[in-house]
Amino acid sequence: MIEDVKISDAIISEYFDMLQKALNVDVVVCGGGPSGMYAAYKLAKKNYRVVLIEKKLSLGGGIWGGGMMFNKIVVQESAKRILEELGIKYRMVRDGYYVASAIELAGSLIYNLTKTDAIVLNGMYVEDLIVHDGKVRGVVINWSAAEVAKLHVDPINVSASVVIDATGHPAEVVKCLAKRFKEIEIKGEGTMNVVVGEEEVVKNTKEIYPGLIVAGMAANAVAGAPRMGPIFGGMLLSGEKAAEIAEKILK
Ligand code: 48F
Repeated sequence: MIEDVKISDAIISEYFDMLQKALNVDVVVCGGGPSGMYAAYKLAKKNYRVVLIEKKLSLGGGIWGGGMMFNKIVVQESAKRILEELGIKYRMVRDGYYVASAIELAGSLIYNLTKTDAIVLNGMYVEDLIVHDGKVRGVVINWSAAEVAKLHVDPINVSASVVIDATGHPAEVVKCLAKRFKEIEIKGEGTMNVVVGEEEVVKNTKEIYPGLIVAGMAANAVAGAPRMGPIFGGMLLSGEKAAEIAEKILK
């Protein structure tokens, strides 16, 4: 084998080994924003088999841009312990509000997640759910590039006991159910209200259909709760709660 091909061979054999492991897991997390990454991290730390699927090439979702591309984010008192757990530097700016670097939050979530055995499939998106006998059994995935190019490419399937929709504002995975089952409704995000939005996002993190948990902004979009801008404590706490709910289902 010529040297040039050895590199391709290493990538292909390693990737397909990983992809095969990804086909049958405990939890699929859809979306690599703050809530999805933190949920995946917490579950993988407890040795559950986790796959995180991210539509874009880079993980981080809405973290990178901070507020209007001012790359700082705010976290409230109740989530400060998570900044500490992840080793993120912060500074108190007002009573109960802490500011941190958006880049460090994104980088640190990615770093901590990749130190676990969670499998990350980036550049792929969840295009549908597998539902048998009234329970979500997995997801249908495809290449993001195929979607962008509008190519007619059939997908592949991933089996999971629990699926977490952490796709942010559009709640893409819940949409797959809402178009089939009239009991599933996406009310749409409410207007800006930081305090209520942050409380609600944790309350709205729940199993909304057997085997499907909704987390992060997707949870508020489904429930019709407010948006809240570049405060990220609620997203991390929602990810944590989604992981706890997933664990209960798995047990
Ligand atoms: O939007 P996003 O960061 O979700 P989140 O965890 O956090 C919201 C905050 O970033 C911010 C906010 C803070 O108060 O309001 O907006 O709720 O990340 C969602 C990720 O899901 C990916 C998308 O590219 C993004 O990285 N995504 C979207 N649709 C799909 C998907 C899909 N169908 N399959 C896989 N990934």
